[in-house]
Amino acid sequence: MTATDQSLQQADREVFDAVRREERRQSEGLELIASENYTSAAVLEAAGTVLTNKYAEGYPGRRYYGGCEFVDEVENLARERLKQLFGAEHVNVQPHAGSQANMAAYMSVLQPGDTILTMDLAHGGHLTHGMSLNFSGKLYRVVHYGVRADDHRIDFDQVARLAKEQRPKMIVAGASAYPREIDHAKFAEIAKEAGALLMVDMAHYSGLVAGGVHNSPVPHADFVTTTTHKTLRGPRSGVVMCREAFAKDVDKTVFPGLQGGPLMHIIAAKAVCFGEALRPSFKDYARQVVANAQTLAETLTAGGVKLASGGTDNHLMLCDVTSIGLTGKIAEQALDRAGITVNKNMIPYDARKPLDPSGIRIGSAALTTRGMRESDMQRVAAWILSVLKSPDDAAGIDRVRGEIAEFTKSFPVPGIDEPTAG
Ligand code: DSN
Repeated sequence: MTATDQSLQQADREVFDAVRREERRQSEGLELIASENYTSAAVLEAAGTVLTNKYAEGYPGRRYYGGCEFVDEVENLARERLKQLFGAEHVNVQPHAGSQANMAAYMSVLQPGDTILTMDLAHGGHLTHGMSLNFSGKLYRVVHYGVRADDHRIDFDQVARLAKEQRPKMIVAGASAYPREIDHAKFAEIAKEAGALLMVDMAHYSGLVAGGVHNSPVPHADFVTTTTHKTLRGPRSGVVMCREAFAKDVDKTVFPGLQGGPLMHIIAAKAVCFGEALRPSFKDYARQVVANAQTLAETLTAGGVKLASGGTDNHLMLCDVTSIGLTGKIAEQALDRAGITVNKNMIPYDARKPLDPSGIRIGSAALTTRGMRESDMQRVAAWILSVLKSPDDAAGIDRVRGEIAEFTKSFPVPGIDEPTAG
């Protein structure tokens, strides 16, 4: 056996063991990070194929390398399925991640110094929507809209006023920590009125759009971007969709503008993911994601936790843990010790700072993939409440951790047969 024939276990024990430990963490804990999910075994398998060996700069039928006939098949499958899934006029499946997808949409039509009107990060927006240290904040003049102080819903009066006053070249809708359904038609109306382009970054809720439980931005927007690994349940990556009029600009911007060789193994995994999302069962999944989030939200509220906007329409909720005397950092750490993974998060109009904000963000997409339903969410919420109400009770937290490890045995993670100790 040569060195290159060895299995991971034989060739690199340190990496192998770390991966095994991560498998165990993913199996034995409750994954509630709103931007994470578990891919299917088939998506995982596609991502681990020999397609990683292939250079394929260019697009199907127009590559800069020989031997691309099979990766062309794969990229064409991904493109056709994505078009069908969302009814898009044009798609590009090569962006390595959501950030590159957003960059591609911006750079197809914007010049440095152009104005973009986007959601404030502190109100639920995203780094690539103009945060000062991000490329988007450095390249463009950024104006933010936000949510209303009283009900934490997008302030469309403010969006319309800023669009009229600031004359942005592009309005960006979409968010990373907004628990409500977004009215894309309303954004389109405001953009049209202001003569602005509309881009929607539906990274968080694209699975809900694919499953038909949220309205689609595709008929309304000039550009729609998404990551593929959140509610859409695919590999860690991104895609950009646009109206036919921008197709050539988008393709040129992705390659050679931003990227070289596409990650063909990940494009294969995206093709599998889009195929899965086209099946009728994905509609059931999307409906269950929302039902589970709503049960979690109701049970946490009944337990005394205040939620931003008072609840959720989608896969996530923002819990103001100062309502039970904690901070986001303390809550995240205590839950982590119990095997419950969440992230600390700013809540709208937060008086605290990002590294120790007032909230935590909780999402239901990953647990729903494991087959959990509303009654399971009630148990999950009860464990969360028990930890949050006694974050210093080490014995109580250990007990919860043990109960969760036992409970999760009935909900296997796709692609992990039997976690072993590393
Ligand atoms: N960082 C991701 C999230 O957690 O929402 C968005 O890209």
